[in-house]
Amino acid sequence: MDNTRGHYQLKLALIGSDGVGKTSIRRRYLGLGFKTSHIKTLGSDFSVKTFEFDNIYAGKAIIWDLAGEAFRIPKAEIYLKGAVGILAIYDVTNRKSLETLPTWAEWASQEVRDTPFYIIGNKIDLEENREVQSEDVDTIIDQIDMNESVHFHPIKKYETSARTGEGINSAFEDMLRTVIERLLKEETNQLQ
Ligand SMILES: Nc1nc2c(ncn2[C@@H]2O[C@H](COP(=O)(O)OP(=O)(O)O)[C@@H](O)[C@H]2O)c(=O)[nH]1
Ligand SMILES: [Mg+2]
Repeated sequence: MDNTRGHYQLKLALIGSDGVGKTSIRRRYLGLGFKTSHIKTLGSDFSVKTFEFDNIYAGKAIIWDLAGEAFRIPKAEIYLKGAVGILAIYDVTNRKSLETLPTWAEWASQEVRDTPFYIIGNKIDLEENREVQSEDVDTIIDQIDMNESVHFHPIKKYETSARTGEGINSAFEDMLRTVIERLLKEETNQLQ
């Protein structure tokens, strides 16, 4: 990896309950549009997307999409190996999918530490069915923060719709920017 020319290869992982929209978000970010059918992701699947922004940040994002039940499968956390950022997805119309995120965070911590952890509420186009408010997410973030076996930072919240595309690019771009700024900082520290 040659950071000075900005050719990053960054692995990001999408986690969260089955049906929250992980595969749809990945497809949307890749520019593949939206499908109403739900084909269950088996094990894991990934896509590669080249990115460039601010004229200095460029590279490839390798986006892993894990099957909904990953944390019940022995050793499934191995899929997270090498991930530099986690996108934890829930469905704003399904409170349970938010409430399970502390369990996902603890599970992911077995393999990944000290990376950004973005909590993303998807399906905001279904506003009339919304079950989750912003304060509910703050409570979950506090819960994750208080768990001593979890070390993610920053933990941030975002909202998206894979259906309309709202919020998707900004969530990924903010994540990639945060990851790259951290890598650059680590590099500078190593040189000192
Ligand atoms: N209305 C709406 N439906 C969505 C959205 N994202 C995903 N879906 C639907 O939710 C279902 C599950 O999506 P999928 O991406 O397969 O979820 P995954 O199991 O987390 O990978 C599918 O029927 C999708 O079409 C969204 O933003 N809005
Ligand atoms: Mg899927």
